[in-house]
Amino acid sequence: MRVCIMGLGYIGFPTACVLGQAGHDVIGVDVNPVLVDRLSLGDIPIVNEPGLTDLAHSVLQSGKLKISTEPEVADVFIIAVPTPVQDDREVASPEHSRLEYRYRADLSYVVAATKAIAPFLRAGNLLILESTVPPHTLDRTVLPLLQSEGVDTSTVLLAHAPERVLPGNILRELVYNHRLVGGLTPQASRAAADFYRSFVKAQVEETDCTTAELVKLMENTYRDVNIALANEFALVGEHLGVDIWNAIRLANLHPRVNYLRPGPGVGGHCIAVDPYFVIEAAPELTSLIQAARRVNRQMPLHVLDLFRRLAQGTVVRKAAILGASYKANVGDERESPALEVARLLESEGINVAIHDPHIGRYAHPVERVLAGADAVLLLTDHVDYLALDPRVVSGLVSQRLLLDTRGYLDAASWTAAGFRVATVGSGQYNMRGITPETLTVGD
Ligand code: SAJ
Repeated sequence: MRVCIMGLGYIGFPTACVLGQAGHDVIGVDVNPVLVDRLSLGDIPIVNEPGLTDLAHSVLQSGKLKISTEPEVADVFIIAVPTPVQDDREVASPEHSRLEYRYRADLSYVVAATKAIAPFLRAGNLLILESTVPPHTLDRTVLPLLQSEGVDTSTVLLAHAPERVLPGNILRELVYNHRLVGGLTPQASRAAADFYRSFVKAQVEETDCTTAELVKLMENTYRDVNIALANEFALVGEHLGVDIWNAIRLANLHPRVNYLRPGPGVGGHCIAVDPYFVIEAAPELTSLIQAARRVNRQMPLHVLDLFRRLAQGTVVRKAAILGASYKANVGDERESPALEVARLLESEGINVAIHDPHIGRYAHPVERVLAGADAVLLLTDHVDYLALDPRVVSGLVSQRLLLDTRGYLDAASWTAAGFRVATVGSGQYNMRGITPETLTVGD
């Protein structure tokens, strides 16, 4: 088939490559001319996706994938553009203003992509929306938009097929994850399912479009709520003097319990965003989902609080931050809690030096970032940091303070090297007897 993909980001570009590999003739479209030039030359900006650069070179060279700023006539159109959240605090309706969260989906990229392909749609074409969207986007936004652009929608098949891939493992998951497709009509579901079966080696489930939209949000909300529960227990563990990492390990031995891991908060473009689309759809019915968002959003502040307790009695002028990306072993800093913690430390008057092996501007030698630091904060659990030798680090820093927000480093060996160590959820620096006035951080 001839496939036109709108949006060549983290999802669209790898999808275009996989479709080209499966034998389709693919035209990948992006509004960013700089990105289009780079991709056409085989310069792939998406890093840490095993196999992606090689596959991209092969489909570009074979002509199975072409890159352009303009759509073309095709059999199948796929929209894979971002759907960020915007804070609508200013224009919130009275009932929404009672709620803590007034974030809503910004559908402007979906709208622009839909308008761009409208002139190319022909009878029998399949239009698939892969972007994560609030429920009823396909039938109440995309459908009327196409109609207002003059498309005879009775002859076009519309479906939502949410992407489900995990950054860092995208190529594999595009092919081996079960796939869900929801058509506006049963015929559209069937056509979209048949299309995915041309390259997916797992189950392809058919449903209606609004169910598919909601299921995608349920998946990511499940993870957000689970992490919020782990984070809340981290605070409880600190309060009670219980090591929550050990407690979670023990609880997870139960065959029907599976806690995720506490940390400095939830980042990335999916889990920290998608629950707001559910809240937006049903603000009065989502108190648990809202509470989870609140807990996870407050974690960077908690990290600062814990840091103050760790640093009590010392003066911290420079902090070395290990890890800036939103999660381990990727170079994506969108919504990263690590950068939020960095901003909070800077607002306390602390000089922050950031290291991240996966992000160009932070990928300096780690020794340079650690040199002369008064404190070290591990914010992203990149595997590289396991190779740090605490005895070597102790010779580089000015003061030996370590805050591990991911429960990742071996606290015993850092303690043995003379570090005062705090770990989120470990309970050795609880608030008992310490008031903010007794803390001296910064100068
Ligand atoms: N995190 C924790 N503790 C954990 C697991 C994750 O604090 O135990 C944090 C991470 O550090 C990160 C954030 O949560 O900051 C999100 O990371 P993630 O690995 O849970 O998820 P994403 O955002 O990289 O990808 C998710 C995936 N969804 C699910 O696993 C249900 C992926 O399959 C989706 O395709 C993707 O969202 C998406 O695009 O929606």
